[in-house]
Amino acid sequence: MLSLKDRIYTNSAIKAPPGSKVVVAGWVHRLRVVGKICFVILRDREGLIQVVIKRDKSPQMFDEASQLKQEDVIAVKGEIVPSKASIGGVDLVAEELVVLSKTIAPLPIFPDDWEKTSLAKRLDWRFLDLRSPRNLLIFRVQDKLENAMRHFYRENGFIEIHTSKLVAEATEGGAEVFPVIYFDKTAFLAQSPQLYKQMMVIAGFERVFESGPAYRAEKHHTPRHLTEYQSIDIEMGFIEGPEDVMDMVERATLRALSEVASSYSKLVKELLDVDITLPKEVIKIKLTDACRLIEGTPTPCPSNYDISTEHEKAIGEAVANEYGTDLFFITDYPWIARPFYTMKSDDNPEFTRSFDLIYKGVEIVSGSQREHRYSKLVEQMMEKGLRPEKFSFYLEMFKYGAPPHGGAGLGLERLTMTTLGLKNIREAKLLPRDPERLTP
Ligand code: AMO
Repeated sequence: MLSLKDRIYTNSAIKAPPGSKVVVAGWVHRLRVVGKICFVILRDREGLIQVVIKRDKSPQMFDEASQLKQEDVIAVKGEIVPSKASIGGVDLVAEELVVLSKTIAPLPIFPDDWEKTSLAKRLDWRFLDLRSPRNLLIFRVQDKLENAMRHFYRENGFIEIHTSKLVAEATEGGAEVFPVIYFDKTAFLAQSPQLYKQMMVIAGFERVFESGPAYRAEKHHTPRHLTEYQSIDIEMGFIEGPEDVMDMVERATLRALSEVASSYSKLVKELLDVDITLPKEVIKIKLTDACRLIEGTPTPCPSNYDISTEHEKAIGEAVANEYGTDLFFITDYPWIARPFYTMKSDDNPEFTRSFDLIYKGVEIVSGSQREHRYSKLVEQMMEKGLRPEKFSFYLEMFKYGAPPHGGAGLGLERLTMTTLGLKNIREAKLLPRDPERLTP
């Protein structure tokens, strides 16, 4: 009798020696009846295998197989038989077939027809959409990226933390917050773990990282913004400058990209038609110098250097032409464009000790050295129009021994999107949220 306990994935089944008996289970990907033979392509997480059901062997099993529909769920026990023209050069000749679940309505979308289906409809039927091997691959790559970073930071002495996502105040100037009814108060969904990751460095953890959700009430519909994204944050104490943070971010990003390249470059090429190439070098360029590269183009930087996504894209192209790399840091952003906690530059207080990491023309990381001197921090808060008394829990930390520190936040979906050349960030989020979408 067929037992699911004996089940192996299709990628192992196709490698099993001819003559072996195996059990596989999964979804009916395709079905074809030719005379007295029924061919079922069975799909599981790891791939496809052709199952052959012969009428001569069992008329009853053949009848059952002929009535299968795409996306029915079946389990098959059979023998591996060489077959040159089949997937992996083998067929699984069925000896037992069990129908585990039948589709009970016409399919609203066809998983492998994702290209012909609008993104909105695909997202409405996300569980079916994700059955496409191409779409599943996006999330396997994302899993690899996140885990590679997690390992990297652990190896470098960072402690993983989990901070509250219910907060009393907004932290990231410019970005809007979602209010939440919190008993008799209004709370907000955290835009970033910013203040808490700093708190843990000051609490003596020295180096912390967190991978968690961040919420932004971004009203506009863009291919790069979500209202909920996964933020990989780090914060480190006893730094000499933002370069120490940049170095860590650069190494983590390269590690993540190289792990994806070594595990998935063949599949990514096959299913997404993208080459995962590691950048030759990661350069650092001051924002004012980067802006010089796009002077005289249709999108020159504004005179106050408060640049937008169009400028990042143009700078990305210019840097690729000039320096031959698509992964680089822009440093020294103007004070008007950065949050209150950012340390100002020593030589010119109009600028800051900050940076963004740009990959293929998209900002994937933001970071900076933080202002750790109490009186300067209060001053900066007021300059940004914030009321220090609202941040007293935060400000208190700077009165009792706060080492120089800095950190950065990376958007996991942005990294996934750029790595895989996806046109819309929603493709890189399992269940994207935007101004219109709250389901599924
Ligand atoms: P910032 O606001 O620039 O910085 O965000 C850091 C990174 O998060 C990603 N990101 C987003 N991804 C998808 N949708 C969004 N709406 C969105 N907003 C931001 C981007 C961006 O580079 N506290 C600072 C980080 C720090 O200094 O440590 C912060 O949150 O990839």
